[in-house]
Amino acid sequence: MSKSMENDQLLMRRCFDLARLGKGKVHPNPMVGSVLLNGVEVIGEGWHKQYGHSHAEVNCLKSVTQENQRKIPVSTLFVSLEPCCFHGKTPACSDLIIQNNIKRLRISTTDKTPQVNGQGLDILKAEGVDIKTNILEKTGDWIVRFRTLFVTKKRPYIILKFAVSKDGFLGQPNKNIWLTNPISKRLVHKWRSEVGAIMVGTNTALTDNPKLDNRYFYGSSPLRIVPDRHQKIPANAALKDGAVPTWILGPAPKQPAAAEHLQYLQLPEGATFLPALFDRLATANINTLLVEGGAALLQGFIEAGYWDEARIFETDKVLGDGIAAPDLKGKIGAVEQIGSDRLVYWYNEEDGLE
Ligand code: AOF
Ligand code: ZN
Repeated sequence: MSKSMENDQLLMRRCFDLARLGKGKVHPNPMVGSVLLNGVEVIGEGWHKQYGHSHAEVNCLKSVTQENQRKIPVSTLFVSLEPCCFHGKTPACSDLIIQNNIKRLRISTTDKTPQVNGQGLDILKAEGVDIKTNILEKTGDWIVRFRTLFVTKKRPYIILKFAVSKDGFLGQPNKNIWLTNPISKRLVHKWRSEVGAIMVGTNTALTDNPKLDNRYFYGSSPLRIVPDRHQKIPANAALKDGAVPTWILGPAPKQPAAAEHLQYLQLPEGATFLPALFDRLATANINTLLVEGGAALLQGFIEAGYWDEARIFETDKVLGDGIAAPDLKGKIGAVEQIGSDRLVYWYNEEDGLE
């Protein structure tokens, strides 16, 4: 590999690290990081910190000191994603690059958002900017995969999460059984802070009475979703406490709880149920959905091909019998040991995202 390619990769890795600092705070926007290089000196760094707020490139240029301002036009801008070229919540970064007279741009991958999708690069090329793309593109694509899936498939990136006993059971009918250790529990709350919505099935809501919020980690709690076609979930269920925005998928009771944030949505039944939910989520600008069980709901997502990632805790508890864990066909990615629990990440090969 040439020295300049090695250098490009080094700086792009820095952009990736910066991008990841926005995790959990920028969805449905992608995580993006940016570095400004002058000769051998990095004179600016920035990342997209908060949804609706300034983009990585803006923060990167803002970080340049007064005395280095004059060096901006003779510097190279590294960004983990193609600069945007339309005014959404914030102005177009392509304009920012042109206004600052930056003549060299290095990116990892294109922004698949239809209003961008290569057009940001075309605009800058037409302005005479020297552009190199595809620097560590696989990693660049991976970092923005939630966004890419959302804008290309018009549905949220779906993460299935469940725990299995040593003998392969999810639990036992109508029993609230806890399988994972407290550290894994905290990790799940971190995941909750990183997604837009979380969903469980009616039975899980009835047997576990879960809160489904993020209590054990920093950051926000996601929208809670639970189907309740036959109005089985009682008014005093934790999911109806109004503490966090919640969608109950089913008819509203005659005297609905006055809880704030509680919304009843009636969606069609059968094969169009999930697509109808995805439409509602897209309208609410939610691009990630964490499905935490139970077996029937997980199986429904799997059978319809609506899953992208599964995070499965293999625990050391033995149940003897119970509800069999869903059957999953995919590719195993990372495996982590979390005390007594083994966490296995699975990916749906149909996605072709990795
Ligand atoms: C960038 N740099 O750091 C990020 C980008 O509604 P807005 O203004 O936030 O813009 C949304 C568009 O910007 C959309 O195409 C999204 O993928 C992209 N995100 N673009 O140049 C960034 N976060
Ligand atoms: Zn931008």
